[in-house]
Amino acid sequence: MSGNLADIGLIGLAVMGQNLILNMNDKGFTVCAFNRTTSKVDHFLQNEAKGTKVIGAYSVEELCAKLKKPRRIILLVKAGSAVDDFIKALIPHLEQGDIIIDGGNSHFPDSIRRAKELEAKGLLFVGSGVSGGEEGARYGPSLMPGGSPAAWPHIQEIFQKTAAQVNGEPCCDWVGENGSGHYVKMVHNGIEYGDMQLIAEAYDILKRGLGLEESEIADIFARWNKGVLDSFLIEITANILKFNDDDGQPIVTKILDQAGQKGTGKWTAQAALDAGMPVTLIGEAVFARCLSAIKNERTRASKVLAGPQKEPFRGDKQQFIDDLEQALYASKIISYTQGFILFRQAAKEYGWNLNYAGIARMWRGGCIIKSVFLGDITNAYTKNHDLESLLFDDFFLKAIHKAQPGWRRVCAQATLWGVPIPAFSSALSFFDGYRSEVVPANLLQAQRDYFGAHTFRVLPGKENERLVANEDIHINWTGRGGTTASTSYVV
Ligand SMILES: *[C@@H]1O[C@H](CO)[C@@H](O)[C@H](O)[C@H]1NC(C)=O
Ligand SMILES: *[C@@H]1O[C@H](CO)[C@@H](O)[C@H](O)[C@H]1NC(C)=O
Ligand SMILES: CC(=O)N[C@H]1CO[C@H](CO)[C@@H](O)[C@@H]1O
Repeated sequence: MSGNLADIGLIGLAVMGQNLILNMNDKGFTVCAFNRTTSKVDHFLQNEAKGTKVIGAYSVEELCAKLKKPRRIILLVKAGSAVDDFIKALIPHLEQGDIIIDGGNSHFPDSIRRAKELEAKGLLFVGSGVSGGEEGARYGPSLMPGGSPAAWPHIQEIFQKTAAQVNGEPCCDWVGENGSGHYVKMVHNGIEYGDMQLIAEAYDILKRGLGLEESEIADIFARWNKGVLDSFLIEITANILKFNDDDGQPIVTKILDQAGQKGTGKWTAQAALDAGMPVTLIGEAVFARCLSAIKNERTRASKVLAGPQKEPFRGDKQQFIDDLEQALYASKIISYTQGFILFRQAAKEYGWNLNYAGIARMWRGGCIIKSVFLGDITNAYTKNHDLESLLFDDFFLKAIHKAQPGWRRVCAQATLWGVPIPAFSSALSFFDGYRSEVVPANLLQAQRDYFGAHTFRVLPGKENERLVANEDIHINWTGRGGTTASTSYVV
C-alpha cells in the first residue's frame, strides 16, 4: 500500500486547484485530489487528470489515509470560513508534524491565528501566497510560503520544483513565520495595483498630453520593454494597445473607464496605515480606482470644472518620451522602496524574520509583477540583508539620481496639462520628503500645542539652550484663556 501513497494532497478542484495538481504531477509528484463535491473528483480523474499519476479521495479521512507522512495537504478553497471548516475536519485524521498549507487568498491575520492554533496541537501550518492565476498554477506560479518553520524542509522540494523558474532559480523561497507568506502576497497585490496605475498614467500622458494614437503608444511600450522597464505588465500593455476591434478602432478606447477591485490592494493600504508607514503610491493607486468608479459624478464635473487652456507641446517629443520612461522607472523604485519599508515594520511588529532577497526573487517570475527590475532588488538585499531602504543601495541610488530630471519634467508638464498623475506625483513627493532632513512638521507640532496643549520637543543644539531637548514642552501661546492644563514643562 505504502508504495501508492501520495506525496501531497490538495483540496479544492476549481481551475486553480486542478492546474496546480497537474503542474505538481508534471514535476514528478503524486498528488491526491479531493473536493467536497466528490463528483468533481471523478470528473477530474476521468478528464483533465486522465493518464497522470493523480489519485483521488472521496472523504477527508480517505485523503489523509492516502498520504505519506508527514502529511502535506494544500487547501485551495475560498478564503474565510471554508478554510477553518476544512482545518477542523482534517485535524482528527492528522498526526504530530503533519502540515496544512493554505494556498488561498487569506488575509494574513487569519494565517497568524491558524498557525498558532495548529502549532498548539503539534501540527504545522503554512500560509502560502500563490500568484500567477490559472496559467501560473499550471506552468509555474510564484509561491510565497510562510508559517511554521519546521514545515519548510518537508515542502521545499515540491514547492520549488512546482514554482516558475528564472535563470534556473525557483520563484519560491521561505518567507518567514506564521502570517508572513500571506502578508507578502498581499503587498505583492498592492504593488501590482501601483505598477498598473503608473502604466495607466503614462498612457494618459502620452494620449491626452502628447496627443499620440494607441498604435504609437503601443510601440513606445514595446520599446520600453527592452530596457529597464522590461516586465510582464509593460509587455501586455503594448499588446493591449495594439489590439483593434473589427472596425479598426483600438478596443481599449471602447472599454468603460471604471476599475474594479477585489480588496487586496486596499488591504495593503490599510496595513500601511495601521503600521504608520508612508506607502503612498499603493494608497494613491487604490484611490485612483475609487475615483474611476464614480463615473457619473466625474461626467458631471467634466462639464463644469475647467482645466488649463490646452497648449500644444513645443518641446522635443522624443526627449519627453525618454523622460517618461525614467519617470516610470523612478516611481516604480519608490513603490518597491515603500513596499519593503512596510515589510521591515511588519517584521518588527509581528516578530517575523523576513527573507527580503527571497521575496524579490519569488516575484521575478510566475506572477503579474514579474520583471527584470526584481533581479536588481534581489541583488540589493543579497548584498545587504539589513538595508534600511532600497534607496540606500548603490544601484538604486544611481538609478534614481539619473531618472530625477526627467521625472520632474514629466510631473511638471502633466500638471500644466491638467493630466492627473496621482502615482507619479506622490512618488516624487515621497522622494522629496524622504530626502529632507527637515520637514514642516515643526509647524504641525506648534499648531497641535496651540489648540490642544499636545506639547512638543525642540531640536537639539545650542540655539535651543533655553528650551530643553528631550522634554515635553507646552507654551502659553495666547497669554489668555486660563487653565488649559498640561502636565509638562510650561514656558
Ligand atoms: C508569529 O511568529 C513570530 C516569530 O516566531 C512570533 O514571535 C509571534 O509570536 C508569532 N505570532 C503569534 C500570534 O503566534
Ligand atoms: C497663560 O497666560 C495668561 C496670562 O499671563 C495666564 O492668565 C494664564 O493662566 C496662562 N495659562 C496657563 C495654562 O499657564
Ligand atoms: C471545498 C471544495 O472542494 N470546493 C470546490 C469543488 O470544486 C468546485 C469547482 O469544480 C469549486 O468551485 C469548489 O470550491
